[in-house]
Amino acid sequence: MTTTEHAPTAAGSGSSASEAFRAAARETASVPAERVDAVARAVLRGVHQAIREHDVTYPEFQAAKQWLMDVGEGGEWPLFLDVFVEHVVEEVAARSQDGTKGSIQGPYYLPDQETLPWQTKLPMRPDEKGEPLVFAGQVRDLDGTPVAGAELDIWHADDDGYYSGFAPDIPAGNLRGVVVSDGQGRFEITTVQPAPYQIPTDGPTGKLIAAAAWHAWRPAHLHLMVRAPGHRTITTQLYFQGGEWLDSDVAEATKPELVLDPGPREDGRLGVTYDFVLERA
Ligand code: MBD
Ligand code: FE
Repeated sequence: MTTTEHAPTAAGSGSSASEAFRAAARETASVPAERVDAVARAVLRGVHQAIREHDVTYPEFQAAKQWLMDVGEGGEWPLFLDVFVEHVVEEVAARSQDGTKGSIQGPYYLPDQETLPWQTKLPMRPDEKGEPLVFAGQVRDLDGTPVAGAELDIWHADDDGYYSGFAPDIPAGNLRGVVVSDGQGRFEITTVQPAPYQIPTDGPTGKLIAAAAWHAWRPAHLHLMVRAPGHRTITTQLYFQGGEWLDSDVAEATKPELVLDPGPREDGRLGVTYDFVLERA
Protein backbone atom coordinates (compact mmCIF):
# COMPACT_ATOMS: atom_id res chain seq x y z
CA MET A 1 0.00 0.00 0.00
CA THR A 2 1.06 3.55 -0.59
CA THR A 3 0.50 6.44 1.79
CA THR A 4 -3.02 7.02 2.97
CA GLU A 5 -3.10 10.61 1.66
CA HIS A 6 -5.18 9.66 -1.35
CA ALA A 7 -6.90 6.71 0.23
CA PRO A 8 -10.56 6.72 -0.75
CA THR A 9 -12.71 7.54 2.19
CA ALA A 10 -15.70 5.44 3.04
CA ALA A 11 -17.78 8.49 2.25
CA GLY A 12 -16.31 8.41 -1.26
CA SER A 13 -16.51 4.73 -2.09
CA GLY A 14 -19.61 3.95 -0.03
CA SER A 15 -21.84 6.67 -1.40
CA SER A 16 -20.55 6.10 -4.95
CA ALA A 17 -21.60 2.47 -4.59
CA SER A 18 -25.07 3.63 -3.54
CA GLU A 19 -25.30 5.90 -6.59
CA ALA A 20 -24.16 3.09 -8.89
CA PHE A 21 -26.78 0.80 -7.38
CA ARG A 22 -29.57 3.32 -7.86
CA ALA A 23 -28.46 3.99 -11.44
CA ALA A 24 -28.39 0.32 -12.46
CA ALA A 25 -31.38 -0.86 -14.46
CA ARG A 26 -32.87 -3.95 -12.84
CA GLU A 27 -36.03 -5.98 -12.77
CA THR A 28 -38.24 -4.80 -9.96
CA ALA A 29 -39.35 -7.93 -8.20
CA SER A 30 -43.01 -8.02 -7.33
CA VAL A 31 -43.00 -10.13 -4.20
CA PRO A 32 -46.28 -11.68 -3.03
CA ALA A 33 -47.40 -10.88 0.52
CA GLU A 34 -47.00 -14.50 1.69
CA ARG A 35 -43.36 -14.42 0.76
CA VAL A 36 -42.69 -11.02 2.33
CA ASP A 37 -44.43 -12.33 5.44
CA ALA A 38 -42.35 -15.53 5.54
CA VAL A 39 -38.95 -13.96 4.88
CA ALA A 40 -39.40 -10.74 6.88
CA ARG A 41 -40.73 -12.75 9.79
CA ALA A 42 -37.72 -15.11 9.65
CA VAL A 43 -35.29 -12.17 9.62
CA LEU A 44 -37.02 -10.55 12.60
CA ARG A 45 -37.12 -13.87 14.44
CA GLY A 46 -33.34 -14.11 13.99
CA VAL A 47 -32.88 -10.64 15.46
CA HIS A 48 -35.21 -11.37 18.38
CA GLN A 49 -33.33 -14.60 19.08
CA ALA A 50 -29.94 -12.84 19.10
CA ILE A 51 -31.29 -10.30 21.61
CA ARG A 52 -32.59 -13.03 23.94
CA GLU A 53 -29.52 -15.25 23.61
CA HIS A 54 -27.10 -12.42 24.32
CA ASP A 55 -29.16 -10.41 26.82
CA VAL A 56 -28.89 -7.32 24.65
CA THR A 57 -29.35 -4.18 26.74
CA TYR A 58 -31.07 -0.84 25.99
CA PRO A 59 -27.75 1.01 25.46
CA GLU A 60 -26.67 -1.73 23.04
CA PHE A 61 -29.99 -1.53 21.19
CA GLN A 62 -29.62 2.25 20.85
CA ALA A 63 -26.01 1.87 19.67
CA ALA A 64 -27.19 -0.60 17.02
CA LYS A 65 -29.91 1.83 15.93
CA GLN A 66 -27.34 4.64 15.62
CA TRP A 67 -25.07 2.35 13.58
CA LEU A 68 -27.87 1.34 11.20
CA MET A 69 -28.69 5.02 10.64
CA ASP A 70 -25.01 5.71 9.94
CA VAL A 71 -24.81 2.91 7.36
CA GLY A 72 -27.70 4.46 5.44
CA GLU A 73 -26.50 8.04 5.75
CA GLY A 74 -23.00 6.99 4.68
CA GLY A 75 -24.40 5.22 1.63
CA GLU A 76 -22.82 1.96 2.75
CA TRP A 77 -25.76 -0.43 2.42
CA PRO A 78 -24.52 -1.82 -0.92
CA LEU A 79 -21.04 -2.29 0.55
CA PHE A 80 -22.26 -3.87 3.78
CA LEU A 81 -24.81 -6.17 2.14
CA ASP A 82 -22.47 -7.33 -0.63
CA VAL A 83 -19.72 -8.08 1.89
CA PHE A 84 -21.79 -9.86 4.53
CA VAL A 85 -24.93 -11.15 2.83
CA GLU A 86 -24.53 -11.56 -0.93
CA HIS A 87 -22.50 -14.77 -0.70
CA VAL A 88 -25.51 -16.63 0.67
CA VAL A 89 -27.79 -15.30 -2.08
CA GLU A 90 -25.18 -16.51 -4.58
CA GLU A 91 -25.00 -19.89 -2.84
CA VAL A 92 -28.75 -20.32 -3.29
CA ALA A 93 -28.61 -19.19 -6.94
CA ALA A 94 -25.74 -21.63 -7.55
CA ARG A 95 -27.96 -24.60 -6.62
CA SER A 96 -29.45 -24.42 -10.11
CA GLN A 97 -26.34 -23.40 -12.01
CA ASP A 98 -24.02 -25.54 -14.12
CA GLY A 99 -20.74 -24.65 -15.77
CA THR A 100 -18.24 -22.19 -14.32
CA LYS A 101 -18.83 -21.48 -10.64
CA GLY A 102 -20.25 -18.09 -9.83
CA SER A 103 -19.34 -15.69 -7.07
CA ILE A 104 -20.72 -12.41 -5.77
CA GLN A 105 -20.88 -9.27 -7.91
CA GLY A 106 -20.00 -6.85 -5.13
CA PRO A 107 -20.64 -3.10 -5.10
CA TYR A 108 -18.11 -1.91 -7.70
CA TYR A 109 -19.48 -3.08 -11.05
CA LEU A 110 -20.12 -0.33 -13.60
CA PRO A 111 -22.00 -1.04 -16.85
CA ASP A 112 -21.24 0.32 -20.32
CA GLN A 113 -17.46 0.08 -20.31
CA GLU A 114 -15.30 0.19 -23.43
CA THR A 115 -15.75 -2.73 -25.85
CA LEU A 116 -12.40 -4.38 -26.60
CA PRO A 117 -11.23 -7.05 -29.09
CA TRP A 118 -10.41 -10.61 -28.00
CA GLN A 119 -6.72 -9.84 -27.74
CA THR A 120 -6.38 -6.65 -25.78
CA LYS A 121 -4.97 -4.62 -22.95
CA LEU A 122 -7.36 -3.18 -20.38
CA PRO A 123 -7.52 0.62 -20.23
CA MET A 124 -4.83 1.67 -17.77
CA ARG A 125 -2.69 4.66 -16.84
CA PRO A 126 0.63 5.01 -18.69
CA ASP A 127 2.41 4.42 -15.39
CA GLU A 128 -0.04 1.84 -14.02
CA LYS A 129 1.62 0.13 -11.07
CA GLY A 130 1.56 -3.61 -10.57
CA GLU A 131 2.88 -6.84 -12.05
CA PRO A 132 1.71 -7.24 -15.67
CA LEU A 133 -0.58 -10.24 -16.10
CA VAL A 134 -1.80 -11.96 -19.26
CA PHE A 135 -5.17 -13.58 -18.62
CA ALA A 136 -6.19 -15.86 -21.48
CA GLY A 137 -8.66 -18.64 -22.16
CA GLN A 138 -11.72 -19.79 -24.04
CA VAL A 139 -15.47 -19.54 -23.55
CA ARG A 140 -17.34 -22.80 -24.26
CA ASP A 141 -20.78 -24.22 -23.66
CA LEU A 142 -21.49 -27.35 -21.59
CA ASP A 143 -20.89 -29.57 -24.67
CA GLY A 144 -17.47 -28.05 -25.25
CA THR A 145 -18.53 -25.97 -28.25
CA PRO A 146 -16.63 -22.66 -28.37
CA VAL A 147 -18.80 -19.58 -27.85
CA ALA A 148 -17.79 -16.91 -30.34
CA GLY A 149 -18.64 -13.28 -29.59
CA ALA A 150 -19.07 -13.85 -25.85
CA GLU A 151 -18.65 -10.70 -23.76
CA LEU A 152 -16.24 -10.84 -20.85
CA ASP A 153 -17.10 -7.82 -18.76
CA ILE A 154 -14.07 -7.51 -16.49
CA TRP A 155 -13.25 -5.10 -13.65
CA HIS A 156 -10.71 -5.18 -10.88
CA ALA A 157 -8.82 -3.14 -8.31
CA ASP A 158 -5.45 -1.56 -9.01
CA ASP A 159 -2.12 -2.26 -7.31
CA ASP A 160 -3.30 -0.25 -4.30
CA GLY A 161 -6.58 -2.14 -4.01
CA TYR A 162 -8.76 0.70 -5.37
CA TYR A 163 -11.43 0.61 -8.09
CA SER A 164 -11.90 3.26 -10.78
CA GLY A 165 -15.19 5.07 -10.30
CA PHE A 166 -15.00 4.56 -6.53
CA ALA A 167 -11.76 6.29 -5.63
CA PRO A 168 -10.44 9.78 -6.32
CA ASP A 169 -7.65 10.26 -8.85
CA ILE A 170 -8.24 7.09 -10.89
CA PRO A 171 -9.40 7.80 -14.47
CA ALA A 172 -12.89 6.61 -15.41
CA GLY A 173 -12.83 3.14 -16.95
CA ASN A 174 -9.39 2.27 -15.59
CA LEU A 175 -8.93 -1.53 -15.38
CA ARG A 176 -12.42 -2.12 -16.76
CA GLY A 177 -13.60 -3.32 -20.14
CA VAL A 178 -15.88 -5.59 -22.17
CA VAL A 179 -13.73 -8.06 -24.10
CA VAL A 180 -15.37 -9.93 -26.99
CA SER A 181 -14.23 -13.52 -27.63
CA ASP A 182 -13.03 -14.44 -31.14
CA GLY A 183 -14.45 -17.02 -33.57
CA GLN A 184 -13.05 -19.80 -31.41
CA GLY A 185 -14.30 -18.32 -28.14
CA ARG A 186 -10.82 -17.19 -27.18
CA PHE A 187 -9.64 -14.15 -25.28
CA GLU A 188 -6.27 -12.82 -24.18
CA ILE A 189 -6.37 -9.88 -21.80
CA THR A 190 -3.30 -8.00 -20.63
CA THR A 191 -3.73 -6.24 -17.32
CA VAL A 192 -1.90 -5.86 -14.00
CA GLN A 193 -2.30 -7.98 -10.89
CA PRO A 194 -4.82 -6.45 -8.51
CA ALA A 195 -3.94 -6.00 -4.83
CA PRO A 196 -6.11 -7.28 -1.96
CA TYR A 197 -9.05 -5.03 -1.10
CA GLN A 198 -9.64 -3.51 2.31
CA ILE A 199 -13.09 -2.32 3.41
CA PRO A 200 -12.74 1.43 4.12
CA THR A 201 -11.92 1.69 7.81
CA ASP A 202 -13.43 5.15 8.31
CA GLY A 203 -17.07 4.28 7.61
CA PRO A 204 -19.74 2.38 9.56
CA THR A 205 -18.93 -0.98 7.94
CA GLY A 206 -15.27 -0.56 8.85
CA LYS A 207 -16.22 0.56 12.34
CA LEU A 208 -18.29 -2.57 12.92
CA ILE A 209 -15.38 -4.70 11.70
CA ALA A 210 -12.97 -2.91 14.05
CA ALA A 211 -15.42 -3.01 16.98
CA ALA A 212 -15.78 -6.79 16.54
CA ALA A 213 -12.01 -7.24 16.05
CA TRP A 214 -12.52 -8.88 12.63
CA HIS A 215 -10.25 -8.16 9.70
CA ALA A 216 -11.38 -6.00 6.78
CA TRP A 217 -9.71 -7.76 3.86
CA ARG A 218 -10.69 -9.52 0.66
CA PRO A 219 -8.04 -11.46 -1.24
CA ALA A 220 -6.89 -10.01 -4.58
CA HIS A 221 -9.43 -10.82 -7.27
CA LEU A 222 -10.64 -10.23 -10.81
CA HIS A 223 -14.37 -9.67 -11.29
CA LEU A 224 -16.05 -11.04 -14.41
CA MET A 225 -19.48 -11.17 -15.95
CA VAL A 226 -19.50 -13.49 -18.97
CA ARG A 227 -22.46 -13.03 -21.34
CA ALA A 228 -23.46 -14.60 -24.64
CA PRO A 229 -26.79 -14.64 -26.48
CA GLY A 230 -28.74 -17.81 -25.66
CA HIS A 231 -26.61 -18.51 -22.59
CA ARG A 232 -27.02 -17.87 -18.89
CA THR A 233 -24.77 -15.03 -17.75
CA ILE A 234 -22.12 -15.98 -15.22
CA THR A 235 -21.02 -13.47 -12.60
CA THR A 236 -17.86 -14.61 -10.87
CA GLN A 237 -14.49 -13.72 -9.38
CA LEU A 238 -11.06 -15.24 -9.82
CA TYR A 239 -8.44 -15.31 -7.09
CA PHE A 240 -4.70 -15.98 -6.93
CA GLN A 241 -3.05 -19.06 -5.46
CA GLY A 242 -0.97 -18.21 -2.42
CA GLY A 243 -2.55 -14.78 -2.11
CA GLU A 244 -3.08 -13.20 1.26
CA TRP A 245 -6.60 -13.53 2.77
CA LEU A 246 -7.54 -16.33 0.37
CA ASP A 247 -8.62 -18.48 3.32
CA SER A 248 -10.29 -15.71 5.32
CA ASP A 249 -12.10 -13.48 2.81
CA VAL A 250 -14.27 -11.07 4.82
CA ALA A 251 -16.93 -11.49 2.08
CA GLU A 252 -16.71 -15.34 2.14
CA ALA A 253 -16.80 -15.36 -1.64
CA THR A 254 -13.89 -17.63 -2.60
CA LYS A 255 -14.30 -21.12 -4.07
CA PRO A 256 -11.48 -23.58 -4.77
CA GLU A 257 -12.48 -23.77 -8.48
CA LEU A 258 -11.93 -20.02 -8.83
CA VAL A 259 -8.26 -19.82 -7.84
CA LEU A 260 -5.74 -18.98 -10.57
CA ASP A 261 -2.08 -19.97 -10.41
CA PRO A 262 -0.20 -17.67 -12.80
CA GLY A 263 3.29 -18.57 -13.97
CA PRO A 264 5.90 -17.13 -16.34
CA ARG A 265 5.03 -17.24 -20.04
CA GLU A 266 7.47 -17.78 -22.88
CA ASP A 267 7.67 -14.02 -23.34
CA GLY A 268 8.67 -13.64 -19.67
CA ARG A 269 5.42 -12.03 -18.55
CA LEU A 270 3.20 -13.57 -15.90
CA GLY A 271 0.31 -15.45 -17.46
CA VAL A 272 -2.57 -17.72 -16.65
CA THR A 273 -5.32 -19.43 -18.60
CA TYR A 274 -8.87 -19.98 -17.45
CA ASP A 275 -11.75 -21.33 -19.52
CA PHE A 276 -15.36 -20.35 -18.91
CA VAL A 277 -18.22 -22.79 -19.40
CA LEU A 278 -21.67 -21.32 -20.01
CA GLU A 279 -25.05 -23.03 -19.70
CA ARG A 280 -27.68 -22.54 -22.35
CA ALA A 281 -30.39 -20.20 -21.14
C1 MBD B 1 -15.11 -5.67 -3.23
O1 MBD B 1 -14.09 -5.39 -4.07
C2 MBD B 1 -15.83 -6.75 -3.49
O2 MBD B 1 -15.49 -7.50 -4.54
C3 MBD B 1 -16.89 -7.08 -2.66
C4 MBD B 1 -17.68 -8.30 -2.93
C5 MBD B 1 -17.23 -6.29 -1.60
C6 MBD B 1 -16.49 -5.18 -1.35
C7 MBD B 1 -15.43 -4.86 -2.16
FE1 FE C 1 -14.00 -6.56 -5.70
